[in-house]
Amino acid sequence: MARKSTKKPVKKTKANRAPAKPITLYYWSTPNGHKISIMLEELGVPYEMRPININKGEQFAPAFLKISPNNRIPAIVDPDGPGGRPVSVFESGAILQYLGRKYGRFYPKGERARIQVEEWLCWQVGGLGPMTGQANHFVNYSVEDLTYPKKRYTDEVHRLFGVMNRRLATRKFLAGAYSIADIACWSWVLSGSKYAPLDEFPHLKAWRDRVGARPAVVRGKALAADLRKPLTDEDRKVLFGQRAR
Ligand SMILES: N[C@@H](CCC(=O)N[C@@H](CS)C(=O)NCC(=O)O)C(=O)O
Repeated sequence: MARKSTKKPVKKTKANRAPAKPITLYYWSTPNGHKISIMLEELGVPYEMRPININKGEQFAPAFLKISPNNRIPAIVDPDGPGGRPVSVFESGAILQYLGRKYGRFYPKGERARIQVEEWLCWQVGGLGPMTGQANHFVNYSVEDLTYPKKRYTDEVHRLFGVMNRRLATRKFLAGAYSIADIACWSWVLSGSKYAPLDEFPHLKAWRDRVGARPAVVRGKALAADLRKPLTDEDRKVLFGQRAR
């Protein structure tokens, strides 16, 4: 018969709990990467950054594809996921929601507030990000100088900036308090401001500065920025013209 232990179970307190194992951030210094480096800096939780040099094709490595099957950064692995077991997450919006839920910060629990955060988060991942990305592509990277797509996507960035500017005319942040919606949009507004100068959008400009002044945002944006170099012709072959493998 098993003997009952006389030892009292040790209650887990902040002081004796094993230090949290770091989250691994698979990252390159781009607007989508910055969303997660900024969030992790805001949370102040331990993380280690693993660079995935997307210009050299590291996003196609089989080990990375297991974590991020869409061959895109960012992705994370949290060794202490649900049930205490490791979990990987890809897609920046899903990562922001996961981290917001896990740490209970920048993602309100109340349904009304949460709806607003999710509206603006989805607006970013489905609109602001892809449209600005296409504007970047046709203005900076397309070998052919194509007037129609350049105009179409820079017009769309301009329209989206107008939407954000109207929203921010009456509030400091996109969805109530500072949230994952602001974190998701910020780096893309910097990127899009090359095509739609912010002087035309004063409320958006003030928001950019308000968010950009946060120390965690400064640190997240600066993470491994020095690794990113101008694209070579070889890099272009890796990045552009991808088809199913
Ligand atoms: N919808 C994805 C987009 C991620 C994305 O496009 N990442 C780019 C860098 S900003 C990338 O990894 N590109 C690699 C490639 O094009 O092969 C997300 O929000 O996480």
